Amino acid sequence: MDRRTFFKAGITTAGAVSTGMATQIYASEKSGHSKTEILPGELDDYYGFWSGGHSGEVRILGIPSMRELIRIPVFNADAGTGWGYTDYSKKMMDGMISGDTHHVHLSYTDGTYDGRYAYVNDKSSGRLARIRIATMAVDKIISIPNSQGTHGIFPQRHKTGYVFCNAEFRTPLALEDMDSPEKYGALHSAVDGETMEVKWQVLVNGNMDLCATDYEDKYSFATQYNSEGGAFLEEMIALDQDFLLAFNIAEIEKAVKDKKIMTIGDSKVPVVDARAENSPYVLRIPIPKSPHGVNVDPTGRYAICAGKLSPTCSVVDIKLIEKAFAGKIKPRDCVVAEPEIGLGPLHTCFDGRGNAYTSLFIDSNITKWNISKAIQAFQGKKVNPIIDRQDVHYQVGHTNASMSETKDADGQWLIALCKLSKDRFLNVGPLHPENDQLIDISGEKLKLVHDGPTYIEPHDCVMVPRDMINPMKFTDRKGEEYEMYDRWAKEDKVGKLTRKAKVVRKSETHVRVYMPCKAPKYKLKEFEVMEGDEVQVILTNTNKIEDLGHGLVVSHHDVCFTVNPKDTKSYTFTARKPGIYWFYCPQFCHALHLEMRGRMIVRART
Ligand code: CUK
Ligand code: CUA
Repeated sequence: MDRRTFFKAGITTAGAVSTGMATQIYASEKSGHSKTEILPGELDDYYGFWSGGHSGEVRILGIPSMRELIRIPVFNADAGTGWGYTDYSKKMMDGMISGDTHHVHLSYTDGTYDGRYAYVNDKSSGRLARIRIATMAVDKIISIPNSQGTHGIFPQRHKTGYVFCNAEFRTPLALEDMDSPEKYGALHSAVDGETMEVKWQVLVNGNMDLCATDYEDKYSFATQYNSEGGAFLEEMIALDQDFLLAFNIAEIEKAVKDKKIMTIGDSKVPVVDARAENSPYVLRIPIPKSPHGVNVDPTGRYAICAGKLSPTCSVVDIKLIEKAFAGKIKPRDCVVAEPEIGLGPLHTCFDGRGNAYTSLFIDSNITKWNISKAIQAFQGKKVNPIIDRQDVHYQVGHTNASMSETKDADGQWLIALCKLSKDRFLNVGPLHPENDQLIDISGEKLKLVHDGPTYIEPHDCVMVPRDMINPMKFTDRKGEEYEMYDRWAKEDKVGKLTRKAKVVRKSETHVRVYMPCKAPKYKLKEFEVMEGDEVQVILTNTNKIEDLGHGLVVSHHDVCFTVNPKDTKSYTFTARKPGIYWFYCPQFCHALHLEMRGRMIVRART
């Protein structure tokens, strides 16, 4: 039964309800109105995975409507779902409930998305999170050792292999080096995308910014600014040259295997030192001043670095890297084009037709250019690689196109994630929304079709055809979280969590309350605890109806969370002064939703 039918059944007299089959219409199947307009009842063609910057979250948008469908709390506390407050999420977050997500990338198989996981970084506390797409919820958060400013991340593209993470900030390797910034270093980390263990790290001198991988799993990349090793802004931009780092994965793995490694601080993760001038582990390809983004084109041949402080993009031929490692050519010879694109190039995406689209922060536009023409021009031919420019509003950071980071780039939609919106929306005070603009790139010219206000601050996004993303209607209760509930249930002899209500006193000051619920009732009408008790409520929603969530609020106890149908969550709080406290369901679930409540009785300790 769907939720609507259930609601009707709950509030109308028998026989009066019609249960018509829902008809789903997709945007691409319709005609007669604009390509971006999604009429009521219609569905979008793409899922968009948006990072949320210092909101700490990830958001799911529908493309081309740009409607925000849901928010996935990751490195933030969310009062709606209870993420960051429930026992399991709290444990994962280890006391840090703020974060700064920049880059969301999905797991790959054979160069395209496999719909299993999304990975996202936390720049603020050096963490990596994994979202399980089946449940659209975080299933793992890890800390990257000895890393500050974990920024660029990118998964390998053949299968769920490593997810590489760049530490942007250089840090001292030992306490005695705190006052010697010239001795600081930064780590490029390889995290196993299945187990989420940090397998190895590579130590380099300068800052690392964005990350990318090739399509053959030979290399991972990092743009490097501040190769000067400065600690202050003026020092960081002193030189006119910086680097693209290409990490040689096979050589690094060999060093790890042969134990040519070091460790740093308390961490046991093997670290390969690649600071030497001609390291076999990393190739330093010289490119102009303070680069930012690096993106590999859908053919897998070229890594394109955006100049940031240089008006150029550097096109690196990945095929030549092997020769450069072997010393047959100079590292700089891997650069096969360096077209002048405009002021402040930050990121580049692709349409699968040989064209690149680069965001220009200072110029506030997206510039379309042709990669082969840029290579010809670099060889001295008189061709202009620039095809078109589209103004955006304003100061664009990332840009990405539908499936651009896969071999299946489809050249349909492009997003410009603008940092400033200024006058584009109604004035809402000093804090403006960002402006995520949708651009149609299916033709020769770029066509701006939509302004989308977003809350601070998406940095990056990917757009994935809807048939690649298949979330479940109910959780399958898999993973560590559910093993924990099963352990408790066994320990407390409540059988299946979903069946029995029970109050178990675990110790003098710890009470577990097993609370199954089903619209419009909690299985416990009331429960009793003592003042000062640590109360752990294990709430199971036993409804088997899609979208029929419940939750629990305990008045005056800072308890609020939701539980999806067939799911369980637990929440721990301290019982306050003696009295009666109503608990209730915060999610509108039934015509008798307001009556879905009961009393927590807190007795005085004698
Ligand atoms: S970064 Cu934000 S605009 Cu963190 Cu990918 Cu370039
Ligand atoms: Cu359950 Cu409202």
